[in-house]
Amino acid sequence: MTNRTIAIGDIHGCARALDTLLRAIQPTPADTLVPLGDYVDRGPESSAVLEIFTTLLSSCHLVPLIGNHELMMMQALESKSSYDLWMQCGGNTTLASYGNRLSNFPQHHRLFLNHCVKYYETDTHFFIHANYDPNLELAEQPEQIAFWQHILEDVPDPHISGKTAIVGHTPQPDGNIRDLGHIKIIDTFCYGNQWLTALDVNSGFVWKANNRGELETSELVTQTS
Ligand SMILES: [Mn+2]
Repeated sequence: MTNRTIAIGDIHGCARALDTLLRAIQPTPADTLVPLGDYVDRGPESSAVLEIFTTLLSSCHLVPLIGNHELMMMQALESKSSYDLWMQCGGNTTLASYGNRLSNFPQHHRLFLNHCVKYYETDTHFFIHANYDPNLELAEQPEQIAFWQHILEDVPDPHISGKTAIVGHTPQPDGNIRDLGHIKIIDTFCYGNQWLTALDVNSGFVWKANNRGELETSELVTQTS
C-alpha cells in the first residue's frame, strides 16, 4: 500500500462532486487528504459537504485547511456584523442548506470547523488556501495573504522552504489546474459548472468530478525537478 498525499480544491457546497471524487479516490487510513478550504457557500449543499468530511475523519488522515469562507462562517456564528458580510459572500446558500436557521448548525459541524488548520506541509510540498509571502515562514503568513489574496498576474516567487505550493481560492474558469511549477492552483471552479479537482501531489495523478456525477482522470505532465 502506498501512502498518498491528496489535495482537494475548493468545494463550495458541491456535495455531489465531492462524493463522486471520494468514490474514485477510495481513501484509506494510509492516505493523507488535504482539502484546501472553502467547503461552504455559493453551491447548493454546504451542510452535506461538512457531513461528508465529519464521516471521513475516521477513515483516513484528514487535514482540512481553513478557507476565507470558513473564516467568515465562524465569525458569523459570533457577531451580527460578520453575519451580514457572510450573507453577502454566499453565506445565504449555506444557511439555506441548514433550513435557513443558524440554530440548526450542529455541534459536530462546528467541531469540524474548529479542527481546520491554516496550513499543512510535507517534506516536499506545502498547502495553504489562497497565497503566501515567499519570504515568511508558513506559521508567519499574514491572514490577508493566506486566506484572501488571489494569484492572478502577480505570481509569488518560490517559497524560502523550497517546497512546492498547493493552493486553491483563485478559480480557474477553464476548469483546469494552473500549474506554475513551484505553485499549483487547483480551484477549478466547480460551483461555476466546471470541476472539483483532487491531486496526488507525489505522483501527479489528477481526479476531476462535477455536480453531474461525471469523473475524469489525468496526470500533471509539467512536473519540474
Ligand atoms: Mn477562497
